Amino acid sequence: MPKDARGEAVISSSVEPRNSVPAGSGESAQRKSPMTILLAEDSPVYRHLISGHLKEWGFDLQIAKDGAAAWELLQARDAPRLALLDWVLPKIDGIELCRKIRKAQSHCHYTYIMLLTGKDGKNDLLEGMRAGADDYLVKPFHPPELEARLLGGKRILDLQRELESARESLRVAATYDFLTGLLNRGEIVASLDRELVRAKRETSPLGIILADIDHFKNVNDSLGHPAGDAVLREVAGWLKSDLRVYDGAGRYGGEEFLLVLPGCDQTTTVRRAEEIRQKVSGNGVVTSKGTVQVTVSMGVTFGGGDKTPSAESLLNEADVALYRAKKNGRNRVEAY
Ligand code: GH3
Ligand code: MG
Ligand code: MG
Ligand code: MG
Repeated sequence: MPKDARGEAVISSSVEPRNSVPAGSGESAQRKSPMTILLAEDSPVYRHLISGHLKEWGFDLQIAKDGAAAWELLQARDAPRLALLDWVLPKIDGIELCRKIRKAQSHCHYTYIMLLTGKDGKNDLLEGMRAGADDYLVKPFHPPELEARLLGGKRILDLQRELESARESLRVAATYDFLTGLLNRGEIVASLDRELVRAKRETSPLGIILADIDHFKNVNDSLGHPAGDAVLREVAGWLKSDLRVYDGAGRYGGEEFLLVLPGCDQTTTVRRAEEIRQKVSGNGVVTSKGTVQVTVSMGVTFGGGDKTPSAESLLNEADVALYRAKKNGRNRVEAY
């Protein structure tokens, strides 16, 4: 262990504020934005020594003097994703920390853990890895070895971040309609299923509105498909703007939309449909080919409470009502 390092002066509390190091100071380990490392180390000498190296290599740092402080820092929303943990620590030791981190770990926020310790038995290594550590370095160590291991850890975290963002893009693509940003058909029908179950359980009503743009084919035919798309986006925006937080709105088909309105009985649902109808017919949509006036026809029905139809039969009812609205002249609301 080094004898000449004296780190106490810079460490004043057990949880220290984030210690920012200007980016670019460490050429080899960090090239772009600095990664933050949590260092949990109770020895002032090692704390000083290791933090000096980490800063030199361009990492940002958070420092904890004991396991409880480390655990607190790891609970933060933007907690470091790479943790350098001493094994023997006051309050919560490094092994217990590994277990706690893994137990609390969500699949989308992986913490890479490196144990740094004076313990060098083969069984210690195995125990550390079994507890959830990703890597293990025995003190005293050569600084280049620590830097090399950190580069490996950072690479794994970068890959994990890419996976997360790919998974998030897939989730968004599988949930929302690309053009309008409303829920896609599968999701709005799933939401109808869920809300119907809830409405039955709570014996509360559930209103649904099926809305279809009138003569939409004419918009495409006269102004072109891009202008048609602009109309779809605008109408979707109007539908969305009228929602309460627990309402659902989705694109049910090409120019058809489904609204799921928990707590709304027939009268309320018809009133809300009427408000939307007026909003659509009272506003023009500005497209690159000029302003278009569109209208919507709507079929309304409700379930929940004593009326307990399946989602499918409820959708059929709304469809029947919508068909009647079309037949009776369009730009109107009909209840089943
Ligand atoms: P109605 O009043 O009876 O509903 O008449 P309509 O013209 O609205 O109904 P129809 O079903 O004949 O036409 C719907 C049109 O919607 C046809 C289709 O090309 C168009 N459409 C469907 N999806 C999209 C889309 O994503 N973008 C655009 N621009 N048009 C779409
Ligand atoms: Mg220790
Ligand atoms: Mg249609
Ligand atoms: Mg239509």
